[in-house]
Amino acid sequence: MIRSIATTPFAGQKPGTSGLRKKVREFQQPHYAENYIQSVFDSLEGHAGGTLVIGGDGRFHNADVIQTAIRMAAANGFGRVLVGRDGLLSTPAASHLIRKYRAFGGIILSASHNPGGPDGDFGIKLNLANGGPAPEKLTDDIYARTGTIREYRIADLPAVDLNKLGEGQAGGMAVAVIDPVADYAALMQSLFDFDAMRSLIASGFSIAFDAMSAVTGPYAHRILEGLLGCPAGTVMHATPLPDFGGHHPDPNPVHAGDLTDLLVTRRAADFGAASDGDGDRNLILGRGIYVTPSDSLAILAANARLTPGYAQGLAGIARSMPTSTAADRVAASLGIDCYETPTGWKFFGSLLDAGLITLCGEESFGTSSSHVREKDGLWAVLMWLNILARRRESVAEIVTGHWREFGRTYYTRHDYEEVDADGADRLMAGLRARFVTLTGQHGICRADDFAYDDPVDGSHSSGQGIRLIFEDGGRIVYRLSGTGTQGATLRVYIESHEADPLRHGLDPQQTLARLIDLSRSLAGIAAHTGRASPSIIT
Ligand code: G16
Repeated sequence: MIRSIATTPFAGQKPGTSGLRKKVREFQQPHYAENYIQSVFDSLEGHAGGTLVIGGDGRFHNADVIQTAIRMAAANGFGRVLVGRDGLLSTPAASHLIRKYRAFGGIILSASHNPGGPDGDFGIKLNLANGGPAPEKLTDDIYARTGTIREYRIADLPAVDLNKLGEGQAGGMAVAVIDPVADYAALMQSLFDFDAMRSLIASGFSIAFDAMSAVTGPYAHRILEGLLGCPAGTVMHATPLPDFGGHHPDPNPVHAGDLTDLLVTRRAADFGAASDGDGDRNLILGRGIYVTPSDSLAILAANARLTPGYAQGLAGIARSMPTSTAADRVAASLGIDCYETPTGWKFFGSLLDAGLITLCGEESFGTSSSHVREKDGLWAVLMWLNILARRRESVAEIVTGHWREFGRTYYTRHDYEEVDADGADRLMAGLRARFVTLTGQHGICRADDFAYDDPVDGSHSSGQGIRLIFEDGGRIVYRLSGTGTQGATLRVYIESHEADPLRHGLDPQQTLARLIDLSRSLAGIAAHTGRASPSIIT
């Protein structure tokens, strides 16, 4: 039986950079998730009888909301739901399933790299038939509907048993519980040379992978230890836990500090990698070296032809605006276009759909390609392994060789987390008001607020981050995070290019010290945020 439940709007159900993200406790209020899911369904057209993919990263509250989403999908006319066993689906695996099974779209329950547990964060993302995140005009529409919603529809159904694979019926809708890993693993085997990687590993090449007690565990376990023959224990923290073991599942050198220490300081493995809560981010490490996400994108692009899936070459590359310009130099040498988009994976979708680009990446530990419409942590790891298997050089040799050829783009990101939101807004407004006076000072040749016109669908996005561009190509970029759930997080991105190989082995913080100091003084960070130094440096 389908019931219509009367409800009233909740303030602030505004999707951010990647779906609606809030504290678990906010999501646990009666009708909160239902209101949002109904607003999502009401914003869709043509979904009647279609397939909906549903899954999540296993975080606390997932199990409840998955059952709600299934019941509401049945009440809102979907014909079939595909749901991962135990409710698990990594974000890239969900994107692949939507594409492979020609689904109408998908609902992914995740707050990505944000912490989980009763005091942590929860989130709901909508992806469409191309497998990618809903575009801004749709998320704006969803938000508008959350402000006027008066009722939601839900079917009275018993909970679906998500532990058992197989297909059944629920309220006239087909519900298939599927292996979350199988289709994804097959996709990876179609892109990469598993024989070459197996022989690299059989030769003694050692890998340490940290799944951060999140969704990548089952995927990495099956692919690295199962298909590639890595020794048992290669995948650490392999079991997804509702609170991620109390850790922050963000694969950067700070939150994956133990792994970084294992590789960079103790030099205890040839290759190290980690992925985040929902499996779309990646951290790449070699013996004695951390590879920045911006360098990783550039290096993957430069070596893509060594892998079967990309042997034909790349149509183009895209990077988000704050990502370093390292990939631009590779694109120039390959004679292909490099697109600069606002932060957020959704902006890559139209370029990928139109065939304008093959690879794309972001400084926020996201890299991927045209194989899905999301960033893909394990894909990046396998692409690195395939390149390593073909080149038979160390990660450090490949990275330093890349710098010799293209120069090194020194890069760092300074995050001022959970600062006062009004102060952060004032800081940004203060910079915007001084674009003209800043130009010409300190070697700044251009100061602007980044705006983007999508070359495919013509959509316009403004206010996407403040850029100070220096005469020597260096940059300072200021942005407010769109994924936080408390106060505001100011991100400051700093880069400078160094062509001279004799100056490639320096410490990034020291090399960038002048720009770092300027980033603080020009914006008045201490005055506006009360913070003399960042909470996180990556
Ligand atoms: C999300 C988006 C990414 C984006 C990141 C930026 O990542 O999917 O495309 O780069 O947010 O976050 P912020 O706005 O905080 O800088 P994820 O992994 O959280 O889904």
